[in-house]
Amino acid sequence: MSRNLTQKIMATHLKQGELVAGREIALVIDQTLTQDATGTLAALEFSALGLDRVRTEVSISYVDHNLLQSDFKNPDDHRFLRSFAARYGLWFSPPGNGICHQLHLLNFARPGATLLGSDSHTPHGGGLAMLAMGAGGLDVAAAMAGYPFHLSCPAVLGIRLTGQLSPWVGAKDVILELLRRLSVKGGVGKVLEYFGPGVATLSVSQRAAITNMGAELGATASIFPSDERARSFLAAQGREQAWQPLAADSGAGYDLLEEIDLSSLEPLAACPSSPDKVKPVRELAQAPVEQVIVGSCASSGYEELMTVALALKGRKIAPGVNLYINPGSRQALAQVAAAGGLMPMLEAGASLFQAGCLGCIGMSQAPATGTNSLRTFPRNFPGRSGTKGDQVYLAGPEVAAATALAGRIADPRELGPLPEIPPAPPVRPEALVPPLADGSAVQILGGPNIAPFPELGPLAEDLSATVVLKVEDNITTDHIMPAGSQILPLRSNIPAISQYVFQALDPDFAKKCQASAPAAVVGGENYGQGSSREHAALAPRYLGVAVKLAKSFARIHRANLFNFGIVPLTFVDPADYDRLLAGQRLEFSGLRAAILAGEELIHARVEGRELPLTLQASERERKMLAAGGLLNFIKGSL
Ligand code: MIC
Ligand code: SF4
Repeated sequence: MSRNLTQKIMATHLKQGELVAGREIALVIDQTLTQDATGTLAALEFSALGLDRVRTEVSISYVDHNLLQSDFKNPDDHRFLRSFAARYGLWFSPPGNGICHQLHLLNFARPGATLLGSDSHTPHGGGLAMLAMGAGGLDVAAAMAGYPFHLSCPAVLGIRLTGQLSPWVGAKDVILELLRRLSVKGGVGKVLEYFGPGVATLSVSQRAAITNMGAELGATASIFPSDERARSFLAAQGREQAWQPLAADSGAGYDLLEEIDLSSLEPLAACPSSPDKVKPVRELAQAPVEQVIVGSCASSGYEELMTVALALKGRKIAPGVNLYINPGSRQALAQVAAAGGLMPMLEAGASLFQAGCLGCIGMSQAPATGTNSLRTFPRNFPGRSGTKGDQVYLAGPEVAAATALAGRIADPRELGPLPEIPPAPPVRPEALVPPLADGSAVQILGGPNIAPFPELGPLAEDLSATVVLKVEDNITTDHIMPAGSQILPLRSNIPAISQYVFQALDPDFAKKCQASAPAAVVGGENYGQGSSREHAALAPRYLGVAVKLAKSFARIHRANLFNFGIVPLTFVDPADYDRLLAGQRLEFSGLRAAILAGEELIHARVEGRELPLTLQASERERKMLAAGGLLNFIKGSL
């Protein structure tokens, strides 16, 4: 039987289940990654499992999200993570080394392997033919312990690429075109698999930028084949032995198909404040911009930074514009320096920052009130930049350079011929710390802000929950559990961070929950899209949220709800969403028994009437809910 690439990798890693779209499967995980903002919790969770060492081919703990050390909290977290890595046999990537996804592609990605990361942009690794998926920290902690990863078997959307990108049109325009066509919900339940003659025209860095932002479509993963370009990328990293050719079998089919003629694409940008509000740059070309940022996991490698350097060469950025360059890795920065790219940037007036996520997660670089900011980042959810009412546009490095020079959103094709990017110089300043052969004597270094993992009780027989908040469609995990410089330093402290849940939508949410727990939250479609942060499930659970009712849930957040014992229910009749109001009380009698009996239809009563709801869950997920979450469920079984 001929198989597409996704099916081939799933088949070689299948531990349980059948490869039928929509059914629960369990896949063996070869590699894991965590980053600091999700990694401290994942580390506490892994420690709670009582093992002596990680049980993967390779696990890496990266520090990239929070590099601001305004008090003891963040340096304590970094030190904790370093000692955790040494204790349990992980690689450690210290702050300043770069963004996890950029570093992982350069140093660890391996065609044909599976990668689970506690960050939603983990699919970046799909640029090198890995099945790379984002998940909550607890799922990643379980994978570090050798536990297979459970997910709903994805359908495969084949995307046939033909033609070749025109000058000044880049990888970001490919993925923005898909977002324009399919929306932020278009990839839910699917792997986006690229194939066709256009693939060979794209570099590995371009492929990874495309697979990275498959996360914005809600896709489980995105993947490119492994070919000669993948081989030379790995050879340049001194890792050619990791290469193998990999592609779909000839004649393999796809559940769904799209086709993109790369030659037909033009520069695109996503408008405020959703990655799928995509328009051609020429239609936006008069919008004034005061801030331009080049960086983030999607667009900050050698090629992207050199594109900007060469576009700026001999020119000056427009007066009143701040152009920030955030390199994706120390290596990319060193390569740009060696290739002569730094001087054109500095002479043009750009400011250079250290390698990391920085403004992408609201850790500095907030735009001024009422001004437009254009960024090469993957996300522009409202307020994520740190400024209330922000107006953030997303585009590729080509558009970013042209915009910084013009002081308004500008089409890079106005810049004349596209200069050729020289091959990447062979410099690789190494700052990765390898695992110790035996870490059993290493002491874990804590700190006053690193709180113990909260105890979660099992699900009660009956539940009576008050609707504390009702929200719209496409609510992101940034809405539920905001990040930014005030809140991110509290990621290791659930009691403290929980006070900020839903802060922008209802500043009293935490107080109301604690006063009326058990609590319920009502949401629309695609509830919980975006970031993988499990804090968006654990912190509400800590506050007493016991059940969430929505029209539909985004994949990672749904899994995180099960992991922390919050019951995710969907409406049988969407009109019930309109009828439900904050303050109403939902009565579920015999809830635990119904869940354990495998019942899909769950009955609640509200204001004296019946409210039929659906629980779509596997037997394992049901047991997890009853146990009060995954940690309780797997403890002892390893
Ligand atoms: C993001 O881009 O939203 C983040 C910050 O990288 C998150 C992870 C987090 O919240 O720590 C993600 O994408 O999963
Ligand atoms: Fe970091 Fe931004 Fe990428 Fe998230 S999207 S990993 S915050 S650079």
